[in-house]
Amino acid sequence: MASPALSLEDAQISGLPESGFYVPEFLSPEEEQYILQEISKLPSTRWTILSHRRLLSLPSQLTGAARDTLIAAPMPPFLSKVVLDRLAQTRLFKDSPHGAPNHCLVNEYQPGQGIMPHVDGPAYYPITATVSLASHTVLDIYKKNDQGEREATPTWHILQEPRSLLITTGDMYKDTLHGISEDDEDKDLGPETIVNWNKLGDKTPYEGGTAKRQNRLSLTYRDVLKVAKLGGAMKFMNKR
Ligand SMILES: O=C(O)CCC(=O)C(=O)O
Repeated sequence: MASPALSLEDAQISGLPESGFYVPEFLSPEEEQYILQEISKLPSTRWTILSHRRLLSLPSQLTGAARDTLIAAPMPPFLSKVVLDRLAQTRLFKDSPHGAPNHCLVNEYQPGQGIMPHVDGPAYYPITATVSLASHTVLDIYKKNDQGEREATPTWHILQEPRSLLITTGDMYKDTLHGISEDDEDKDLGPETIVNWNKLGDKTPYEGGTAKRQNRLSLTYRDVLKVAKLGGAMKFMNKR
């Protein structure tokens, strides 16, 4: 049976700066398993091992002096088939330079691992679409102070369930930082602390207020602004 067209009408997270959208059950369990299996088939040498997580950059790492250029290549089918088709229904990327995401970062976190607060840089059109696989996590959102620096503590917390989609764009993309704490369990979960509590697909695992994290993979889809053909990129590299 064809799934109903995806609309973001009901997905906007109120209480956040414009605009954050949360869609539970964006993927079915079967689709989630398919993507996880395809990722597990990739050679371990494709992964970049960082001190607190590991990272895959697909179709390839950004290149150039400012690390802001993508060598033109199609996205692997297991990343494009379900997710990009469904994202296209939202029409969110319709004004982006390539009309769709052309790049995906796959982050893998074991329990106790996270990512430092950061902004998604200027290499991308300002929309990030994140699909969570295999575990929930809590994304901490920090405001900037008048000097443009990150505030010491996060103002908002977004709970991302496995198979969910989170979209950040607009002021949310420009004016906030996001990070994931290095915890193996999330505490104090509830409607007072989790800004998207009323959008969760199934609150049951979180209603007790705590939830242990499992191994989680996230897929962050973006449209890289600068795309070079391979020939042009070789010329560029030979000049360096
Ligand atoms: O794993 C996540 O949900 C966040 C990833 C992230 O912040 C990034 O790729 O910039």
